[in-house]
Amino acid sequence: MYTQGLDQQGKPEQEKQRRPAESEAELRAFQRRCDAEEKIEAKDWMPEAYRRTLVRQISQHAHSEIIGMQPEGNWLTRAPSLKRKVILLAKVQDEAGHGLYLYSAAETLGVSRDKMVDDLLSGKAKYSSIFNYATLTWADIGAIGWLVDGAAIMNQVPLCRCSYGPYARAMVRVCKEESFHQRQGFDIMHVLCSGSEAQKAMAQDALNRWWWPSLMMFGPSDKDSEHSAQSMAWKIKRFSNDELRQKFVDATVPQAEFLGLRVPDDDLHFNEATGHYEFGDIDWQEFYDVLAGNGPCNRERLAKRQKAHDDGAWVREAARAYAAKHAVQEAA
Ligand code: BYC
Repeated sequence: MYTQGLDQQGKPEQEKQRRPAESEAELRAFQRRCDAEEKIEAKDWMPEAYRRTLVRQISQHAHSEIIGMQPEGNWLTRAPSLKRKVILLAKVQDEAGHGLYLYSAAETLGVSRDKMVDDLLSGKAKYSSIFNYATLTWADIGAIGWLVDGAAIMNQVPLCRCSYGPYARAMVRVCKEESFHQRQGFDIMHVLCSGSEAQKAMAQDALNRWWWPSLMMFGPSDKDSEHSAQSMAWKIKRFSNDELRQKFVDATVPQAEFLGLRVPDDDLHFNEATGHYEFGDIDWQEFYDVLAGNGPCNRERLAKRQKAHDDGAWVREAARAYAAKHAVQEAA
């Protein structure tokens, strides 16, 4: 599809990163392209730091989609009806597709899939903090769709305008599917909230547990976000972490009210003057603990991913053997 990654296939990682020094003139010309809203394509010249930032963000995004299949996949066998099972299955398959799509977008920047997967499995690369929380009840599946996919859409719609063409184009399709995911989650919550007292209590409990981790998905507050300023200058990010978090709160609180649920924040209130909801302090210690690998499910998630990778070894081996056979036939 894109050729920068293909041009560099087979080269060791260090070699791919060795490039001539970047001149001030090149850097200025690149910034002018970003400022003019031109799309940067895989074979265009780009600063090494821009390439590395994108590899980091896109690969982490891909890892999040792949690890994100686990908490929901957990409920495939326990969905309350055939219809819910089919919908959830389609959603989880979508996440797999997003992951593979995003790995391909990252590969256009010259990084190999193997390297990205190694970095995930070794714990070097991050994935979204949100997927280190457990799905204890069926309502958690509703809360994930409603809140987690809702937060994802808020973050990802602006990424459709990201300066890097392959990532921006990938996000268009991803966002369409995320929008369906958000609606199915809200629908689960709506059905539960219109049901028995026990069902409504289950929905409230899920909101209580998923609300704060969903706000953390947007990343550290702007004053602590190390990458935001540069990513915004390069037009990779269009809004800061805090701006997106605020948009999410403003959009989601009225939805909770519609459901008849209480957002678990005593400080939450609407400020008539600003037109925004003000919310309480986020427990950043919890966020950093999860990032450091000490969330409720970090170890379980990585162990399961490692097992899936090991179980798939024969598929990779067969694909390599097929490719080798094909290459011999082509040569002949
Ligand atoms: N979790 O300087 P900052 C989904 C890291 S999947 C973990 O603000 P940046 C879905 C950050 O990486 C949702 N780590 O960074 C799937 C950085 O560490 P490194 C995933 C986080 O990149 C299945 C450090 O903290 N979405 O939707 O400017 C089912 C400093 O942060 C988190 C994406 O990946 C976090 N929450 O901004 C359902 C979207 N937040 O790399 C749904 C694309 C921050 O220096 N990514 N960190 O070691 C982004 O938009 C940006 O990368 C972020 C962070 C807003 C996440």
